[in-house]
Parts: sequence; structure tokens; C-alpha cells
Amino acid sequence: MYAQMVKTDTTKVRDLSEMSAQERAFQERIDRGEKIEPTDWMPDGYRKTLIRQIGQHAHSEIVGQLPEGNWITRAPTLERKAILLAKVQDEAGHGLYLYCAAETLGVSRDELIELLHAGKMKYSSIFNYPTLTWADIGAVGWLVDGAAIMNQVPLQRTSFGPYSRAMIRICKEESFHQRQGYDIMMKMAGGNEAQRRMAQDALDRFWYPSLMMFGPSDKESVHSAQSMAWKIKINTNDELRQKFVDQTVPQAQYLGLTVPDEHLKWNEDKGSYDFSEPDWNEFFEVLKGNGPCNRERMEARVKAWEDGEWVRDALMAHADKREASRTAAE
Ligand code: BYC
Repeated sequence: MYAQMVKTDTTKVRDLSEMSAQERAFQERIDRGEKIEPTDWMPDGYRKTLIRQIGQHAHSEIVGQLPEGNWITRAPTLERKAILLAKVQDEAGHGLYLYCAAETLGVSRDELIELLHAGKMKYSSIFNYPTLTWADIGAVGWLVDGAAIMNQVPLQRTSFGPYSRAMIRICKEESFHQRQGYDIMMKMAGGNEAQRRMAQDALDRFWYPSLMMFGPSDKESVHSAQSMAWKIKINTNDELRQKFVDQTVPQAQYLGLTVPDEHLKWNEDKGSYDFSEPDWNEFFEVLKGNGPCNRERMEARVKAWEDGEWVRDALMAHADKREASRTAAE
């Protein structure tokens, strides 16, 4: 189902001595920690990598509304409904900031959406899993937003100015999202036996898909080396996955829940947990379009896009009319 939008050999990073004077000056700016702005010269690969990553990130925020949107009408109390509604609206806002950041690189939002709908751009694998119970909404906030924050806090220091500034705002909102998820988990885990079982079941189903959010293992990651040299990425996939496990295990213990990994063990020497890798075959199958909800998610997005056509047309017609009357007045 998916095709890669950018096919560059990014596993090999060129040395400064192999670069043109312009490329070298660019790399030196990155190495000094300067931000790159949209009107600055940049290598084609840098631009394409950013469009791929920011576009994918924007799509994830938009598709990511679907699993949680599923529970807005079924939230257990009015307060929970209002909170979930606000969170899902925040995700829409994150998508919009990110599409705007991508647009500064010379690609339009419409083009990115077309690529997504044609299966030529990805969105995060996690959103191809269903939210079956209310406890899943807790697990999404706690684990999925928790993983997202772990990945996005370092991205506040990414080298591309508009992406880094979007991340600062997004991270503030993600912290609230994670806390609301953990709050749901505290209620469920501290509730009656059936609620406690739902909380454990949600952790069981979301644990490994959350670990997959950080991307393939470092030895399978094709883009990490070049993206880190350009400071598009600040950490490797495995580094962030490890930090996430170390942060989340004590949170699960506090809830009285069991992380579904019989090999999970504190390693005194390295000062972090040893843990089992997710099933990478499952990850690559989800990326190919064969996850539990891939088809449903894409159908929902394409339908929303088609249903919204009249709104886009009306806005364009209104803008054209205003422009015409402004020109006539001049
Ligand atoms: N899912 O070389 P690698 C959210 C792809 S939204 C799907 O390591 P890279 C939220 C990767 O694209 C959270 N595909 O890649 C929203 C590449 O394929 P292509 C979204 C994945 O880019 C609503 C191939 O695998 N966050 O939090 O160096 C509600 C090889 O990977 C995944 C972001 O987008 C995946 N999990 O590193 C709640 C953060 N992982 O493109 C929450 C920004 C890898 O060559 N993105 N692939 O066809 C990043 O930090 C990086 O792009 C990644 C991957 C760490 C995800």
C-alpha cells in the first residue's frame, strides 16, 4: 500500500571534505547550532527529509484523532467528554501547525494530503490499532502521548526553525494530554475488579505498539544517520525507546499494573531496564497497510476530504470575489 516518497541513500553520511563549499557552509551552520530558516539555502536532501518527516508527523496528528474521536460520544461523564473533545481538537491544531511548517519548504498542504491518500506518505503506525474500551483512551494518553513527548521534546531543538517552533507549542499541549491519560488509568486501575482488568488489558495491547512508535531498531533505521548529522533528529530510535521504557515502567508499577514483558528487568550496570523488542514483522506489516485498522483509517480520511470539498470551494469563491472587488475599487 505504501510507497516511499523520498528514496535517497541516507545511511551514508558524507564527510565535510566530500562536500561542495555551499554544502560545507550549511553543515557548519548546523554544527554551530544555528537554526535554518525557509529562505536560507539548503541541500535538496535536507528539504526532502524535512518534508517527509514533518508531513508524516502532520498526518499522524490528523489520523491520530480517529481512535480517540471514537470515544467522544461514549465518554463516561460530561467532564471526561469535554476533556477528550479538547484533546482531539488540540491534535487537529498540531496537524495544522505542522502542515504550515511543511508549506514553508515549498510543498502545499493539498499536495501532502494527496500523497497520504494515494498511500505515498506514511503516518504513525500506532493509529492503526483500535480503541476497544474506555481504558484504551487512558492508555493512548499515557503511553501514546508519552511516547510522542519523549520523541518531540528533543525535536524542539531541531535545526529547522519553523519545525522547532511548532514543537515548543505542541509539547506543552502533549504534556496535558499525557496527564489526562494517566489520570484515566489511575481511576480505572484503582476502580473495581472489572475496571482494573480493563486497565491491564489496555496496557497489554498498547505496550508494544507504543514501543514501535520510535521507529525500527537503529540498525534498521535508514534515515537516522543523515537526519542526526543535519540535526533533524536529535536522538536515535533506540535511545528514545529506552528512555521511554525507563520512564514508563515505574508509572505502571504505581498503577499496580504489569508491563506485558517477562524479560523486563532492571539492569544495575547500565542503569536502565532490559526489555523485549516489539515484533518487528508486525511493525513492517502495519507499515505496508496490513494493520488492524489501516483501511478504515484511510477510508475515514478520504471521506472527510471529499465531504469537505464544498467548504474549500466556497472559501476559494469568497476569496476570489473579495479579490475581484478589491481590484475593481483600485
Ligand atoms: N510509523 O529510518 P527510520 C502523536 C518509517 S503523532 C510509521 O528510522 P526516521 C499523536 C519511516 O518513516 C506522533 N512509519 O525513519 C497524535 C521510514 O519510512 P520512509 C508522530 C514509521 O524518519 C494524535 C522507515 O520507517 N510523531 O504523537 O529517521 C494523538 C524507516 O525508519 C515509523 C512523529 O511523526 C512509525 N512508528 O525516524 C496522540 C515524530 N517509524 O519515510 C498522539 C517525528 C519509522 O522512508 N518523526 N517509520 O518511507 C520522527 O521522529 C521520525 O520520523 C521517526 C522515524 C522516529 C518516527
